[in-house]
Amino acid sequence: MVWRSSSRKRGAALLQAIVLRQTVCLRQLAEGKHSEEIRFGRFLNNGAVRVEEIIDGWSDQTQSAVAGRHVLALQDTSEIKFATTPDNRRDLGKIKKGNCFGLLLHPMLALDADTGSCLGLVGGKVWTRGTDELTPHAERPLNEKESRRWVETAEAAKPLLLRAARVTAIADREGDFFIMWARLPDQRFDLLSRVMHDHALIGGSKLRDTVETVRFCDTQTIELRERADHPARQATLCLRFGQATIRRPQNLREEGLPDGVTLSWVEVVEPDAPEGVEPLHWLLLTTHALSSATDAWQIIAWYKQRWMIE
Ligand SMILES: [Mn+2]
Repeated sequence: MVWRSSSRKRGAALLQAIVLRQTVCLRQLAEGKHSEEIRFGRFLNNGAVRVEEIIDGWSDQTQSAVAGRHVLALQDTSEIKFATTPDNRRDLGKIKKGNCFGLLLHPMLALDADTGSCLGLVGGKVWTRGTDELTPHAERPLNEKESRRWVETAEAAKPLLLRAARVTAIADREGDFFIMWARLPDQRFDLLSRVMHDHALIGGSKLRDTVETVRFCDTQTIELRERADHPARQATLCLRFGQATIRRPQNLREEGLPDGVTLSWVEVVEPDAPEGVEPLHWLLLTTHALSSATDAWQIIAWYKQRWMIE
């Protein structure tokens, strides 16, 4: 137990140094102190130190930083590429589509919903892919799919975010699947994701068809922050919103899930995007109840914060 907590502390110290000094080079992290460099090296090479334990340490300060706030809990996956050779893959796994090797990083980051300020990391997963051929995706239960990271990371976050006044967990399209909507939300824990595929609805119609029957009701110009290959810009968006009950997919193997989950949807489109710019188009689902266009714009503003994690 003593070892546990000291290794956790060492992991937290390492993370703090990485953030402060913007490097992962151990010598630079130790700021020239040879003994410190050795300590970091021993820690990382110690077989008894598990990845999960290091990740547990991420939230040590976040747990109190979230107290009393409405927290946006952002999840996303990054593929981190490392240089390897055919003779030495450095215990890494395949990533992306080609002959790339590295690891997958899926963190959850907490932001203050009102100010957008960063409150710290909550948790996540770091893993490498094996080389085995897998059974087709649809035939595998959740615990054999990589997509379980979304559910597990959010479930693990709940006790860590207990002191938050409320939590809105935000994900891109990959986080839009029925098990997420059916299992995670509670009175204090809401979900917000972009729609991946169309959803079948209770009653026989489809989500996108239902959206098409609703008129756009409001227009606003919003600021889009800079990201990867996109400079910051303004976008004038038309908005519509409504409610729909998505149906449990028929091929789902998980037991104990309801037949349907009632959610709010919000769609924004950009009819007059500048030339050469891909128009913004988001169809979002959320467990938040929406009673006005103002509520729906708030959902767009929260979703916009997701770019913080990219
Ligand atoms: Mn993503």
